[in-house]
Amino acid sequence: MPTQLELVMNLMIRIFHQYSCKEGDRFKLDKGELKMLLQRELAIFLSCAKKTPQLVDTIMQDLDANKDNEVDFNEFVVMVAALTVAL
Ligand SMILES: [Ca+2]
Ligand SMILES: [Ca+2]
Repeated sequence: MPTQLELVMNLMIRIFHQYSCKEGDRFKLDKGELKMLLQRELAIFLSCAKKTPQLVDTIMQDLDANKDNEVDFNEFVVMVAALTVAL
């Protein structure tokens, strides 16, 4: 039996791949994929994006630590951890 934390980690990987496999590199989110993930999985993003139309670009730049214009799973996890601490 997996623990609850293991289930959550598994789920995070699955959600990431659900979006990252749509276009281009299957293991990375490009800007379109990132935007879709934020819109569908993070309700708070939508209300913030109404006030700040460039929000996706800002988030992309913040997350893209290695500057390849894509968000890989490592970079995604940093965002989820930061949001979790902020809740
Ligand atoms: Ca992709
Ligand atoms: Ca990157």
